[in-house]
Amino acid sequence: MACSLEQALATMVCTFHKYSGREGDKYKLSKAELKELLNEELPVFGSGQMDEGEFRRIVNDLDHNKDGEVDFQEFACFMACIAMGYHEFFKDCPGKQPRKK
Ligand SMILES: [Ca+2]
Repeated sequence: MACSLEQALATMVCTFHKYSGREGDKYKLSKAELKELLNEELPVFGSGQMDEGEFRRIVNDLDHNKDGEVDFQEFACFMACIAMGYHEFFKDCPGKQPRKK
């Protein structure tokens, strides 16, 4: 049985592959794939929470090498930024930390 941090990393990689493999380059997220991933897996960044302009800004920020797609390295930086946000949010409030199921 993998420990929870291993599972979290595997989930991150598998989730990326699940969406990146849908069209075009197998290991890069197109804008459409990224939008689906956010809507399905990270709804706090999904269409329900932001308009098209905000989505374009996110893509632009994530796409460091400006090839119009988000590769795993760019995606991993995004995950790290979100993790840092969670760290700031939870660090002084142990009671707010998500509970294990
Ligand atoms: Ca890119």
